[in-house]
Amino acid sequence: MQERFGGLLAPTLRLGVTGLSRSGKTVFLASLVHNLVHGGRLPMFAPYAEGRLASARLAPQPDDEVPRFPYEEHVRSLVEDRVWPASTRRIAELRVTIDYASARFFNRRMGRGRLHLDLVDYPGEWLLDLPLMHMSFSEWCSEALREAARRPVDARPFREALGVVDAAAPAQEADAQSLAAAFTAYLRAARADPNALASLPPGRFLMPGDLEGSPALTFAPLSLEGSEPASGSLAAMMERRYEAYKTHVVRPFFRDHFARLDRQIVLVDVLAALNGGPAALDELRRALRGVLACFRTGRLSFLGSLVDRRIDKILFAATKADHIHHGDHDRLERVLEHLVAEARERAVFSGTTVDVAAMAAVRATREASVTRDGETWPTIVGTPMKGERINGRLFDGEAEIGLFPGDLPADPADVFDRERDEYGVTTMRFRPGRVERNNTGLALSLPHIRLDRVLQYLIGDRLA
Ligand SMILES: Nc1nc2c(ncn2[C@@H]2O[C@H](COP(=O)(O)OP(=O)(O)OP(=O)(O)O)[C@@H](O)[C@H]2O)c(=O)[nH]1
Ligand SMILES: [Mg+2]
Repeated sequence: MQERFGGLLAPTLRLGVTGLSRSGKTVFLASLVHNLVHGGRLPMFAPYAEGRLASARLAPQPDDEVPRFPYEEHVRSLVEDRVWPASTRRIAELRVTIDYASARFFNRRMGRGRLHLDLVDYPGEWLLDLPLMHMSFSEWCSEALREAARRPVDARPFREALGVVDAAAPAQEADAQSLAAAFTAYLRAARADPNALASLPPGRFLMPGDLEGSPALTFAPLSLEGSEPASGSLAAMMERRYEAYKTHVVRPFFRDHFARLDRQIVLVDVLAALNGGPAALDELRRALRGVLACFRTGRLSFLGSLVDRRIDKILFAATKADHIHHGDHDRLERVLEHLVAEARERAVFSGTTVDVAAMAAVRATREASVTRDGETWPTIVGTPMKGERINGRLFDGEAEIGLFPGDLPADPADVFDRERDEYGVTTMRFRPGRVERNNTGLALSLPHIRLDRVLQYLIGDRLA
């Protein structure tokens, strides 16, 4: 009888949560699942608001070879310990099965439906590998060396290591190893730079897992000066390894994950980039452009008719909106619109529906107004994380503060203008907010901003 409602045949929706490292993917997934399963406050999520959501529960995932998303562990740290989950180191998957009553048949007590929602989490570092799929070794070399010259981090040891090898000389394993080591040290320094938004590819150099020490991870960009690598040369060896990296790391990630997605939410930490100023915004725009070009949207995807799945909806979300007052959320959305304008246009052109939202998956602050000298300031109140500093004050992770985060400009173009760097937002890391409990002491669901609107956009129509 059960199977009548779907069971094995129930439709699945594979939702991709895309975002650079630290953009908030893991927190978003944990909160989405927690709010669905625990019945959070979701007034804009129609199936829930209309009382049609019969149940949402964790179910065995479809892929046996992929680790399970450690949902319970993440929720425990967010709710009980009020600490954010650690940065993700490997891919993980989770399935939520939703039973609902169809709106159309609601009054006739029929039309029950079931939807399997498949969710995947992965380290943001891997995302920047996707553009490599369309880059030859020599294109990647020029790009990587240009980037090394542009970055404020010290790329000198790597450039010195490059200076003592000859790309055209016969290949020596020792040269490959010393170059790869110097290149990896540079990538590590680039990631550690607090002003850097996006890490640099290849993503597995910093997170090698079981590929550690393999030839596919022992290469580096060379200055080729336009010449084709001669057979037997160091350059030819590096090229082969670069191609092996694409074959064994990048393409499987794309094929097993990205090529199977039905919908995408792209999380963007716009506020962190705003903090970094126009140069950081520019870097973010370039990183997103490269990644978004790899999505297969609508009907005109670059793989043509070879693959059956297409992304029919994309939502761009500015995350961590709880860092600013809600009065500024519209402006935050407009900055994000500006950042992704090109990608949006392309997606819409190929028949994909696109929207933009400001949201917070887990709300860490509340709002208050402070009146000083007759003027009222919209402030946010929260517990800064241990070790955070503002105006010379060091926080212990317990004390609360009220902060006036500053205002975003009315014209989003202002934030991209290097000449007009006068707006200022102050962001700091707050601990996750305290979760309310009901009168039996049970924790209610994680507080959020607009998660319900996001859910309605992403899955509402599939539960209609
Ligand atoms: N205030 C606030 N902070 C958030 C929110 N979501 C994420 N953060 C912060 O952003 C950090 C990164 O979030 P994660 O979910 O771990 O980011 P990720 O995209 O999974 O990062 P990687 O696993 O490194 O790719 C967290 O440690 C929090 O400090 C949010 O909704 N509100
Ligand atoms: Mg993560």
